[in-house]
Amino acid sequence: MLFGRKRKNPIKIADKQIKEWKYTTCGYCSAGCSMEIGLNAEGHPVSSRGVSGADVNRGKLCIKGIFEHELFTSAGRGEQPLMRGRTFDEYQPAGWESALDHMASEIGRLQSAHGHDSFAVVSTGQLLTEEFYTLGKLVRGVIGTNNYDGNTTLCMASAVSGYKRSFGSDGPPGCYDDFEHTECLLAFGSNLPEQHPVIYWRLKEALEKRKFPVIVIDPRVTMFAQFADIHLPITPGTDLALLNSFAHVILEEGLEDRDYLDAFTTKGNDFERILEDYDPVTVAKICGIDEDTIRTVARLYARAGAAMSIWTMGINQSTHGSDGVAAINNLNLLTGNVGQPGGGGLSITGQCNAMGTREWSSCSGLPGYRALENEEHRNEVADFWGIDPNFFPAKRGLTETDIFPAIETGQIKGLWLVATNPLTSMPNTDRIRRTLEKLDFLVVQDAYSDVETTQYAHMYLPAAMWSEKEGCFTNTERRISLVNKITEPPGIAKPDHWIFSALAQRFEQGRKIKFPGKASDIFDEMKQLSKGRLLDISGLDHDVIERERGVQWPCPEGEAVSANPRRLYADGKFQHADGKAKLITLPFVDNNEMPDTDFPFWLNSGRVVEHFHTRTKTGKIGNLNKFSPTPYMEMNPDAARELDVGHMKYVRLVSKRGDAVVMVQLTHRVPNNMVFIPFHFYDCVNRLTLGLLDPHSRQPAFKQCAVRIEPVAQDVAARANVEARAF
Ligand SMILES: Nc1nc2c(c(=O)[nH]1)N[C@H]1C(S)=C(S)[C@@H](COP(=O)(O)OP(=O)(O)OC[C@H]3O[C@@H](n4cnc5c(=O)[nH]c(N)nc54)[C@H](O)[C@@H]3O)O[C@H]1N2
Ligand SMILES: Nc1nc2c(c(=O)[nH]1)N[C@H]1C(S)=C(S)[C@@H](COP(=O)(O)OP(=O)(O)OC[C@H]3O[C@@H](n4cnc5c(=O)[nH]c(N)nc54)[C@H](O)[C@@H]3O)O[C@H]1N2
Ligand code: SF4
Ligand SMILES: [Mo]
Repeated sequence: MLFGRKRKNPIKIADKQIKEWKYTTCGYCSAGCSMEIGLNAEGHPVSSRGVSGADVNRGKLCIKGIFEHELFTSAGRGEQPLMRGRTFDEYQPAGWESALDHMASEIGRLQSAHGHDSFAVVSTGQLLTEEFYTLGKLVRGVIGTNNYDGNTTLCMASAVSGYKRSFGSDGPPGCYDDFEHTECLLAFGSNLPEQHPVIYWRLKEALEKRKFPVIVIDPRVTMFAQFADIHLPITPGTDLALLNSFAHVILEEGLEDRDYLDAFTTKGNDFERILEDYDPVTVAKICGIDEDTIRTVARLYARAGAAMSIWTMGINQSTHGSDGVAAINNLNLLTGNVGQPGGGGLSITGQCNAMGTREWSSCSGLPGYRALENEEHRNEVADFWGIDPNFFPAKRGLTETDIFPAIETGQIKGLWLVATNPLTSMPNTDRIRRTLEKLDFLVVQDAYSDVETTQYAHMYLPAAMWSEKEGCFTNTERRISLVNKITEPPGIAKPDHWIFSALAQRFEQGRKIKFPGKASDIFDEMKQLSKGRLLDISGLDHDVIERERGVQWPCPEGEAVSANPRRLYADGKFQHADGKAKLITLPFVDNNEMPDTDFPFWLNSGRVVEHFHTRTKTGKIGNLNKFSPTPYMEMNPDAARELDVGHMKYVRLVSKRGDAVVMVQLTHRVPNNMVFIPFHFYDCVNRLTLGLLDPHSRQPAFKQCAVRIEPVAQDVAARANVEARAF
C-alpha cells in the first residue's frame, strides 16, 4: 500500500515545446535582469527564464519577469495611428505619413503663433537608450522647445540633484557587489523585496555568507523592515533631520574620517554650526526615533570598516528629497565611504531605463551628462550634430511638474506624451485631467491604445515596446544590457526611435542632421560623444554588451571590459571644478501637509510586487493581476476598530483635493495614524495626493499628505469596483 506523497500524481511541468531561447533584458524594474524568451515551433513566445551566466541575476527572475513573455500578446495594444479633430469626435485610423505630417504641421502652427516653448514634450524611463538619445536630438536639435522633461521628475530627480550638488555630477557610485563587502547597510524608504526582488536576493546571498547589520528606515513595517536587524519607523518626511542627527553624533564623538575629509572634500562655513542643532534629543521629537537608537545607528555606521546606504522613493519623493540625498552623501563623505568596496551611497533606481534617460535623453541638459548652462558643452553637441549652438537654450526649461501648471496658465498649448501616463501617476489627477482638457493639441505615443490619456488626446501613435525592438537599458549599478528584438510589434506600430526619426524628416533642420535608422549606429554616435566623460562607453558596442551579459560604465576604448572600475570616485576625484566633493549645509524645514483633526491620517503610497506602475502592462497579465485586482489600502486594525471599519469593506477617503473609494485590508504593517495605498490604480490614490514640490529637483512629495476616512454604501462601491476592474 502507498502512503503520503507516493499516492499523489507526480508533478508535471507543462512541456511548452520550446524550440529556441532568445536573449534579452527585463523591461520592468531597474534591477536589470538578463533573461531568455522561449519560442515554440511557430515562433511564438511561450516562456521566460533567467540567464545563469549574467552577473546581475544569476539565473533568477521575479514574478513579473517570469510572466513577461505574455506581454507580447496582451490586450489593448495600439496597432495603428489614430487621429481626430479639435471637437473630440471619434478617432479615425490613419497611416504614418498623414499622422506625422499632421503632427509636424500642428507643432509648426503652435510654435509660430505662440513661440517655440509653447509645445512641450514629456517622456519616460522606459525607452531604449538609443531612443532617448534620438528623442533628445529631435527635441533639442530640431523642434527646439525648452519645455522637455521625463517622468523621472516623479522618480529620480532628487537623486540626480543630490548627486550633482555633492559630487558635481549625476551617476550612482556603487554597485550590487558592495553587498559582498559591506559591514553595515542603511536602507532609506526602499521596499527592496517587492520593488527590486533580485537586488534583494543579491543582498540575501551576501548575508548568507557573512552577517552584517541591516537597518531599514521606513514608516511601514515592510517585508524589508521585518527582515532588518533594526527598523526605524520614522515619522513621514523627516529623514533629513535623522540624517543630520547621525552626522551630529559622528562629529560630536569624533568618529569622522578626518583624513578623507581633509583630502577630498570642501564645506560651507556653517556646516558644523547648523549640525549642532540636530542633537538626538531634539531630533527624537521630530522623527519619532528615540535618542539611543539614533546614537547606536550613527556609531554602527561610522565604526564599520565599510558602510553603505541605499535609498529609493521614501527619500526622493519628499519636499526635502534632494536635501535627503545630499545628507546621505554627507554621511558617506564624513565616514570616508565613497567608491569603496562595500562603502558608498547607491540610489536604487526605478524604471528599467531610468539611468538611460538620465544619461542620454537631454531632458535636463545635453547628452552624456552635459549641461545646457555650459557653453563648451553646447558647442560640442552642436558641432557633433551639425547645428548652430545658439539654437540651444542656455538654461534648462520647465520640469514635468511645472509643465502642467504652464498648460493651465496658457503658456503651453501643445503636449506630446511619450510612454508615460500622468492621468494616473501625477499628484492631484483631477487637476491633471482639467489641465489636459485645455490643450490645443495633445499627442499620446504609447504601446497601449487603452491608456487613460488617449481619452484626452487628438492623436495616438502606437509604439513597439520592450523586445519588439533592439537597444540598451542601463540599470541601477550603471550596467548597460542589451534588449533584443524577439517579435514584431502589433499592426503597424513602430519603434519609438523610428517615430522620432520620421518626425524629424518633416522639419528643415531635421533633414540636415543625421538620424541613423539602426540602434547599433545610434549607439556608435553616443560612444563618440561619451569619450573622456564620466560615463565613457567608447569601448563598447552591442555585441560586447550582449556577450558579457551586461557591462558597467565607464568602459573607455582600449581598456578591457574586465578592467573597468566597478565604482565611481574610488580615487577621491570628483566632478566639481576643484575636483572635491562638497559637504552641504542642510537645515530641515518641516513643510508638509500633516494630519490634523479634519484629516487625521497620513496617506502613504507606493507599490506592490505583482504590479508595475499604472498597470497598462501587469493589469493585463492574469497571473499578476489576480493578486491585487482591486484598489485597496492598508489600515491598522486598532484604528479600524475605532472607526468601525471592517476587513474587506469599502471606505471613502477624502483629502483637500478629492476623494477615492478603496477596499480595506487590515494589517499591522502601518501605524494607526497612517494608511498606505498602492498607486497602481486609475482614479485612486493620486486623486488625493498633494505633491508639494522639492525646491531643487521639483519632484513631488507623493508620500506625505493627510486624509480622513468616511463610510460608503457597500453595494455602490462594489459595483463601481467591478467597473474599474473591467479595465
Ligand atoms: N513591483 C514593482 N517594482 C517596481 C515598480 C513597480 O511599480 N512595481 N516601480 C519601479 C520604480 S519606477 C521605482 S521608482 C521603484 C520604487 O521603489 P521603492 O521606493 O522601494 O517603492 P515604494 O513602494 O514607492 O516606496 C518605498 C517605501 O517608502 C516608504 N516611505 C514613505 N514615506 C517615507 C518617509 O518619509 N521616509 C522613509 N524613509 N520612507 C518612506 C514607504 O512606506 C514604502 O515602503 O520601484 C521600481 N520597481
Ligand atoms: N501616489 C504615487 N504616485 C506615483 C508614485 C508613487 O510612489 N506614489 N511613483 C511615481 C514614480 S517613481 C514613477 S516612475 C511614475 C510612473 O508613472 P508613469 O510613467 O506615468 O507610469 P507607467 O504606467 O509606467 O507609464 C508608462 C507608459 O508607457 C507605456 N510604454 C511602455 N513601454 C513603452 C515603449 O517602449 N514605448 C512607448 N511609447 N510606450 C511604452 C506604458 O504602456 C505606459 O502607458 O509614477 C509616479 N507616481
Ligand atoms: S527584479 Fe526587476 S528586472 Fe528582475 S525580473 Fe523582476 S522586474 Fe525584472
Ligand atoms: Mo519611479
